[in-house]
Amino acid sequence: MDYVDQVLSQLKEKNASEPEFIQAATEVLNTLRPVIAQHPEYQKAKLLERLIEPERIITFRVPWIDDKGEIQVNRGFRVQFNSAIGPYKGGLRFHPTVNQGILKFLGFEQIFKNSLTGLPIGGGKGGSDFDPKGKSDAEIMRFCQSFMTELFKYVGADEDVPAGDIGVGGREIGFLYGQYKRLTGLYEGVLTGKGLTYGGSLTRTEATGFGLVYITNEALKAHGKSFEGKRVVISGSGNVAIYAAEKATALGATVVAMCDSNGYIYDANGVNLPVIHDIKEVRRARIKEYIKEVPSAEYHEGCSGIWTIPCDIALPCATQNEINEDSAKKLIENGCWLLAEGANMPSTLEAQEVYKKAGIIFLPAKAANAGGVGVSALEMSQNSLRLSWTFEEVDARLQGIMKSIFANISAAAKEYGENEDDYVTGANVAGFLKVATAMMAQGIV
Ligand code: NDP
Ligand code: 2IT
Repeated sequence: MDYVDQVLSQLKEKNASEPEFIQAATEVLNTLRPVIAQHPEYQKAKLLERLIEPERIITFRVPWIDDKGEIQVNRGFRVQFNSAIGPYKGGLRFHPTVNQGILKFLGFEQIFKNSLTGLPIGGGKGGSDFDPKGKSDAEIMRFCQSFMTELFKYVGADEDVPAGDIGVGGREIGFLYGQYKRLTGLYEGVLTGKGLTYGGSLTRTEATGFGLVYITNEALKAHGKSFEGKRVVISGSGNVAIYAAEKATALGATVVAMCDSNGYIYDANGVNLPVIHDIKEVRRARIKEYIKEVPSAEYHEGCSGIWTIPCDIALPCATQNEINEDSAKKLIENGCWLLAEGANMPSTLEAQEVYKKAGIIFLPAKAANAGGVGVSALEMSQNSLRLSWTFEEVDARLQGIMKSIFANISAAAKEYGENEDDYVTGANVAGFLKVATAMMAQGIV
C-alpha cells in the first residue's frame, strides 16, 4: 500500500462516524498523490497523518433561557485545525445539523482555502446545533452571550478569529463581539464580519458572493466566454447567494432561480433582487413569499428541483452535498457547462465524477468561495493598522485575490492535474504546498 492509501485507510477507520470529514479529506488526499510522490520527506515526517488530525477541538455546553423562561441547552464547538501559516481562521455555523464531523470537514477545507488567499491565516471552524430560525432577537442575544462566555477563553486576535457562516451574520457577530469585549476588556479584532461602526470592513458582507463571481469570470475569460446573456441558477438565498446574484446580474447574466431549505423560485425574467433582499435579509421570511410580490414567477416545494432548471452556469450557494449524482446529471442534460461552488462541498464525490466525465468547467469551493475569508483577513489587517479602507480599495484587493487564486490553481492544474482544467487538483495542491512547507519548517508539532 502506498503512503496516501495507508493514510486514507487510517482516516476511514479513525473517523468512521464522520462521513463528511472522510469525504472532504479523501478528495484532497487523492489529488495530492503526484506531490507526495515528489516529496518522500513528507512520509518520514508523518505530514499527512498530522494534517488530518486537528490541533485541538473544544466542545462545550451552551445553556440559555428562552423567552418563555425555559432553560435550553445546546452544544458548542471550535475546531482549531491547523495553525502552520497563521492564527486559526474560519466561520461559526449555527444550524441544527451541526456536529463534530461537519465542523471537521469545514475546518479541514478551510486550511487549504485560507492558504490559497495568499494571506497568513490558519484553518478553523466552529458553531453550534442551535437553530436560529423563529428565535427572537433577545433569544439570539442570550444564546450568543452564553456561547461566547465559554469560547472567549480560546480565541483572540492573534490566536483564533471566528466569523460568520450558515445562521451567523451581522446580528450574531455583534452580540458575540459585545460579550467578548465585556469579558476580556479588549477592543481587538477577535471576530470578522463586524459592523462598520465597530471595526468591520467594507465589502465583507458582499465578499463571498462577489468573489465567487469574480473567479468565475476569470474562468470564463480563460475559455473565451463571459457572463453576458447567460442563464444562472443559484441555490440558497442567504449571504453568499444574494451577493453572487447581485454581481452576476451586474455582469449581464440572468439569474433565473434561487431557493431556501423549503423550496425554490423560478423567474424567467431574472430574479428581482430587492424583493429577495427584503424577504430574506430584512423580514427573515421564506422565499415562497416571492410569488406574492412577483406573481409571474413560480414557486416549487423542495430544493433539489432547482437543479432541473435549464441553465448555462450553476452556482450552488446553500450547503454541503446539495448536488448528488442525479442532480449533476440533470444539470448537464439541461445544458449547464460551468459550475462554481459558493457553498462548502456542495457536490458529492459522485457529482464531481459526473462533471469530470462531461468535461464541464468546475471551480471547487476552496478556490471559488475564498473571497469571504480573504476579505476577513483584510478586516484583520485594517484592525491591526487601526484604519479603514474604502469600499473601492477592499473590492479591488478582493478582485486581486480572486485573480491570483485562479492563476495559481490553473498553474498547479497544468503541472499536477489530469488536464489543464483540473481545478480540483489545482486548488488542493496549490493550497497544500504552502501549508506543507510551513509544517516541515516548524518541526514535529
Ligand atoms: P446563510 O445562513 O446566510 O444562508 C444559507 C442559505 O442556504 C439559506 O438560504 C438556507 O435556507 C440555505 N440552506 C442552509 N442549509 C440548508 C440545507 N440543509 N438544505 C437546504 N438549504 C439550506 O449562510 P451563507 O450564505 O453564509 O452560507 C451558505 C454556504 O456558503 C455555506 O455552505 C457556507 O459554509 C458557505 N460559505 C459562506 C461564507 C460566508 O462568508 N458567509 C464564506 C464561504 C463559504 P434556509 O434559510 O431555509 O435555512
Ligand atoms: O467558509 C468560509 O470561508 C466562511 N464561512 C468565512 C470564514 C471567515 O473567517 O471569514
